[in-house]
Amino acid sequence: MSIITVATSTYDDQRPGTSGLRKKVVVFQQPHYLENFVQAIFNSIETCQGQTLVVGGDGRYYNRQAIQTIIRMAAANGFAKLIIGQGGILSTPAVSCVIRKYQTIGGIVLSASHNPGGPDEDFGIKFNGSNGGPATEKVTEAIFATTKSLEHYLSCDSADVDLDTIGSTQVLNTEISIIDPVSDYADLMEELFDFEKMRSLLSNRRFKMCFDAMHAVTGPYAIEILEKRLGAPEGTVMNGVPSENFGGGHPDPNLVHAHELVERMNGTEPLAFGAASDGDGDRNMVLGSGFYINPCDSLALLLDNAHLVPAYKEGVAGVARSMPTGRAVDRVAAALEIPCYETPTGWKFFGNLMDAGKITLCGEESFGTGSSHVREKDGLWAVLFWLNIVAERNQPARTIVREHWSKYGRDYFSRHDYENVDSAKASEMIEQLRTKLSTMAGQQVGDLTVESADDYHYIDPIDGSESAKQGIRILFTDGSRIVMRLSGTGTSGATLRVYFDRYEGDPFHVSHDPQKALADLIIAADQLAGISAFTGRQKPDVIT
Ligand code: G16
Repeated sequence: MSIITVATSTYDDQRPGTSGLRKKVVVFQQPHYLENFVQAIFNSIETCQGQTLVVGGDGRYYNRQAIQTIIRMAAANGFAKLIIGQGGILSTPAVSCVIRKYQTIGGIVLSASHNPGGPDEDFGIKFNGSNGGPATEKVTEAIFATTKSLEHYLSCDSADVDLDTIGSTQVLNTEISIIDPVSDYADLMEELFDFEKMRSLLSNRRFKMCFDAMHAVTGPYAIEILEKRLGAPEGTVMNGVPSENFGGGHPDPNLVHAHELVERMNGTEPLAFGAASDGDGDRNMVLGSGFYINPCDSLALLLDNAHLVPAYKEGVAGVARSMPTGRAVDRVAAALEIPCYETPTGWKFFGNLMDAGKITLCGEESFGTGSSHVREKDGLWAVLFWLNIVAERNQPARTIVREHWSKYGRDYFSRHDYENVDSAKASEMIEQLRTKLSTMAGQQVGDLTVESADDYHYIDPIDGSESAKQGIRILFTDGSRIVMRLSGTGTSGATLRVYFDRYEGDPFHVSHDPQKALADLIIAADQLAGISAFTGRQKPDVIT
């Protein structure tokens, strides 16, 4: 077995997006495409010699092949040890947990999150640092810069490693350790929550719940935690076996793609509690009986009830949400007199705040919630948090939400996605909107008056780094808001995201349907930005 130096030529499309590099599988299958990006990651680490790296993915198509490539390259680059989940499986939060527990230099996550999997679908790769979190923009930009000048990468001529048997083998001087992907993570959850209380809830036959793993990575985690450790009846976890193409589905936990679960929550005998998570297990959707809980409300509620959960009973240092996320959590933070930070879209922006001890909880409208227990958003953690609250309060989830609205008022929130839009048209739309921002204040749109408009510019309060053009914000004099930005996670065309939110002090005063409560804002967005004219679409593809 020997080290090989492989000559390569560069690709110009390897700039990581909101969360790593996501492309169609066929793009990754081009000669040296994956290898170039992996070598660029390794070059961004001060030294690979003697370091330990965690590697795992969501089990989608191309996961195993990519791991074999990474093993050969990591060995040739001098890593002392690789920790890999059995079968190549590790959920994104589990990677974060394992990096932190074993104090490694970082980890590589192989996933395209909620995007579909299969030979014609999506794949992705991202680097997490020694804090367990997604690399900062400074690091991802350095990785991108390296991909543009790379002339060779290092590999070796070793045979494939058996990924399915727990234990250790050797490639060159590198120890390859195949671990149980679930146990470290499940142990951490047991430290955070009141498992005894939750066990009595889940073994109560009148409390019926369902967790939809969507044929993705959280199946084994949810079966171990919910069914084995917490005693929920077998079958509580549906679609629990990870498959390379997610059972042919779209592993995105929203009302459209998790329709099987939604039907069970809305049927003639609805379950008391339902939840789903995505391809790599970092997103969550939570449902009460016949009742959808918006992720922005969910974050606010978790904060308001955090004192009921063992890990957070001593208090929460602060909270953060991404800029487009609805502002329900701000009200709870104000009531608790703790700081509430606003960051650009992307989990990587929460890392510095957590490392500095400024925040304990954070979340995004895109079905992401998490805490400083790891440095990724964490789908199953959010579900367990909810179950802990339900067990403590002994109330149905929907009652808990309604009581929250009575206490704080309601922040209506909705996101409209226009998918696979012509990229040039989408950019033109945003650009022309930008040119109007400085003169927009005072403009009348229907009954609404623009109070201010800008392009969100973030200055990290910890290291002072700046991120420009993070989304157009249009604020109205009644406090309601429209935000528009282009997604950084799609793999074909552009996805335009339009976010709407409005506060209603008397939650039962206006319609319960957010689309009705936000109807004038939805019309205003089209009038101000020309969405239908630029996209050629009369309505969004997905509404959440
Ligand atoms: C990733 C990021 C999230 C972000 C989401 C959507 O999530 O980690 O922070 O909110 O993408 O980003 P965009 O609006 O740019 O598409 P995931 O679950 O896809 O890894």
